[in-house]
Amino acid sequence: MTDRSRRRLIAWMAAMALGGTAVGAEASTQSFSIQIVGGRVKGEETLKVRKGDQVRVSLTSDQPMMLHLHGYEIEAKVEPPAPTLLAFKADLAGRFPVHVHTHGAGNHRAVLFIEVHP
Ligand SMILES: [Cu+2]
Repeated sequence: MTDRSRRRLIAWMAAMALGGTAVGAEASTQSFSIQIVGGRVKGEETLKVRKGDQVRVSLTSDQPMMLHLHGYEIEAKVEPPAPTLLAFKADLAGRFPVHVHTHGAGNHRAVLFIEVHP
């Protein structure tokens, strides 16, 4: 094998390895820890994940509340001081609000958004 063809072979193998990595980029688990104080999320209000990811959102609140992840239609009851785990597979792409559902009409407010990127 000449030096030139060896270099070509190495370049080809490197390209294959990179391509293989991209194709094989399997979904990963994305974990978040969210603190709600006075009905509002402290810090970043938008969580970004990739489609196919396993999403685990640990939520704590200083007030009891019912959370509702739209689109995925998941409800999670938060009872302080214990954290509540919102876990799901991000198989729908889009931007989904997490609402607080509390007693009484009109109390249907987004506190958090989950963006699932394709
Ligand atoms: Cu809702």
